[in-house]
Amino acid sequence: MRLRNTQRSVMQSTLLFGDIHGCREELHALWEQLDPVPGTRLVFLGDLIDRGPDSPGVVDFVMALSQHYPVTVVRGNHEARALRRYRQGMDPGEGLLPHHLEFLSQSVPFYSFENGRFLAVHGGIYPDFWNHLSQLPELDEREHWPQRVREWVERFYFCRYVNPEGQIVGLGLQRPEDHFWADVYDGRAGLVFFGHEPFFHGPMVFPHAISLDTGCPFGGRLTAARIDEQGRISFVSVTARQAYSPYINYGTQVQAAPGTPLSVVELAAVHSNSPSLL
Ligand SMILES: [Mn+2]
Repeated sequence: MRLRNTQRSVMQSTLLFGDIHGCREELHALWEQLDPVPGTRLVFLGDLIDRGPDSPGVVDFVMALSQHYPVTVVRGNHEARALRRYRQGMDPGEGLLPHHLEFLSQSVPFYSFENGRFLAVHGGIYPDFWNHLSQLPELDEREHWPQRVREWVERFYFCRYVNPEGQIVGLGLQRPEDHFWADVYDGRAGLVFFGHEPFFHGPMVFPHAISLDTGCPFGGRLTAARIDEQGRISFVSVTARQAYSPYINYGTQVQAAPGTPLSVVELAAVHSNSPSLL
């Protein structure tokens, strides 16, 4: 007689990856540490390319993973730029070939999973978005979105600071009254995993968002988050072999200290003590 397992596992095991930016060796090293169970969902938070030494190698690796795992690539501003150049007949840069661009063209502007409990975006969600739409538009219908909806959603690629009206502030133009988007995000679209802004002491935990960009191409680290079948979140990072690209500080790292850098152990404690994190 078999005993029924009353400990119901409710989630699909998931790994999310912060900005890789052409750091192929670090991606290989990180993958070696992850050892995912079969069927694990892999989510890449965008900006796979540029800055680091081997953008084509990173895309090839992610394409190979997609043969064995369900892979979702969320589009970053760097993919958006390369795709735009490619469509216009220009060199997308970094030695990227047509098959890389075809793969990256399948990337999505956001990815909601586990019934809206989690959301992956590259940059962030600006509060003014909700003045236009009461909820995220249907991803499967994106070929038919009106142009204005497309434009509202594409701002997720670039979102960092927002003004008191909830609109995105340009890079380096933030003023004292502006907020980092994740400090004011109310959680209505789920717990957000995002990248775009490197937090060298990250991963960074906000009230309803977690940043996984730990500045790998600038000599920081490459970070992945794991969500296990019970919904527990932990992190794995590898250190960059070198700084491949100079980091230009537009004031985002000194003006405020948004979020909280937490070690894996500390996050586990926070998570078990405060279910509101999810
Ligand atoms: Mn970015």
